[in-house]
Amino acid sequence: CPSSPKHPSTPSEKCGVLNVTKITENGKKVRKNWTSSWTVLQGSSLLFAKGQSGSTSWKFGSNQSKPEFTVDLRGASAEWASKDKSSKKHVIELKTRQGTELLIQSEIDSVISDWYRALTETINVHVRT
Ligand code: I3S
Repeated sequence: CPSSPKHPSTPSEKCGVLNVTKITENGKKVRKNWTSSWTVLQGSSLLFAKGQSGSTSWKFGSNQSKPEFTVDLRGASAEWASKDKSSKKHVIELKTRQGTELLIQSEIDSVISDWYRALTETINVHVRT
């Protein structure tokens, strides 16, 4: 993953393309809207940028484009979503302390398993930060 020039010493731990939708925002249910997002895990933050066209990732990585939205993983939880949350397979349900719930998904088994591991590890590390 490219590291941000503002924080060259904190390279992003993980990045890639995932399918993402919010299901709750600030405790309120919102309509699902699955989009393909360039996703970056950096410290205790998970950042999403819309789209995945050619240079998006590099622009995003070098801070030229703002992330679409950012999720604070401190005090969050991540678990495999139950069947009633989505008909898709390999779906992770992410709940933040701020009351935002997201579903993240990849068709690729190994990809989503790696994200699950990375997210749960990050959440565990930052559980008291
Ligand atoms: O949980 P739901 O309502 O079955 O979610 C589906 C809908 O959001 C649907 O869009 P509409 O708002 O036009 O009904 C999406 O196209 C589906 O992808 C959603 O379900 P899945 O099972 O894919 O998360």
